[in-house]
Amino acid sequence: MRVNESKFRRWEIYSGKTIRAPVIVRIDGKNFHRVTRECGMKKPFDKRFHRGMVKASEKIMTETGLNISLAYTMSDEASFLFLKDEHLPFRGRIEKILSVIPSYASAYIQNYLRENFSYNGLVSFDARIVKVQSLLEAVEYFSWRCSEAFRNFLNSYAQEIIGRKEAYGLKGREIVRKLFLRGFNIQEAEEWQRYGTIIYWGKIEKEGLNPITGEKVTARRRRIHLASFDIASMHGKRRLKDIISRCSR
Ligand SMILES: Nc1nc2c(ncn2[C@@H]2O[C@H](COP(=O)(O)OP(=O)(O)O)[C@@H](O)[C@H]2O)c(=O)[nH]1
Ligand SMILES: [Mg+2]
Repeated sequence: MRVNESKFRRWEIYSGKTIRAPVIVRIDGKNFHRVTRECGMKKPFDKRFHRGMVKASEKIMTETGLNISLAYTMSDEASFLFLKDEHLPFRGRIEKILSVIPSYASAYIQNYLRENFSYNGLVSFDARIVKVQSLLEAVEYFSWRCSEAFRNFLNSYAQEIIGRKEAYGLKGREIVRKLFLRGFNIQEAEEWQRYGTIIYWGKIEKEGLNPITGEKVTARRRRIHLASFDIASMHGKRRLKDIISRCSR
């Protein structure tokens, strides 16, 4: 029996593949062009959908036992940052990490779309590993996703307001100008639409009384915070670096 069992274990040829921190896992909704259409979501941005993606990321950080420092979501994707080796689940086994995280996301979004959009189809997310070597590279990565979010923001409003034909091939600056001439000032659009949302652990201080001595004490608790800002800007990169450094303390 033992011999056979080890033979079968050997057939699991990828089970030994592991990853070290810092590492980011990005998930992306499969075929969400169709899913969002069938849900009848608002175009180009549906706040309820974004709220669902934020909530899913938050749940994955708070209710699954996974030790994620920070997440970032825009459109139908989310990225999760594991800062330290001791934060990695399953001793860093790639197969496990890449199956469990998108499963949680699919389960959450499945329920969410059913409750909020009466959607009865099946949804799924894929997942990939993004290996970064340092905190700085992690910031660079999120800055890249954020500039993708902004590009997507401009292009989707261009298609809606300027029209597919006229917007074709236009540069970012030209889109901004044409949108402005048509009465849409992009500065007035909500920040989550332009930059996506960061979900991170922050500390809050709570005043309380020591039950034994009756003395006033301040207790520090962890709580999830949300933020939307331009990560690709100089100031944004610095702010994100600050947030991540504080998460890791
Ligand atoms: N109507 C609407 N659609 C969205 C929203 N966010 C994402 N989507 C859709 O989801 C797609 C996600 O892009 P991508 O992952 O490349 O496409 P997929 O392969 O179909 O999942 C976008 O192209 C949009 O069609 C939203 O807020 N509203
Ligand atoms: Mg997708």
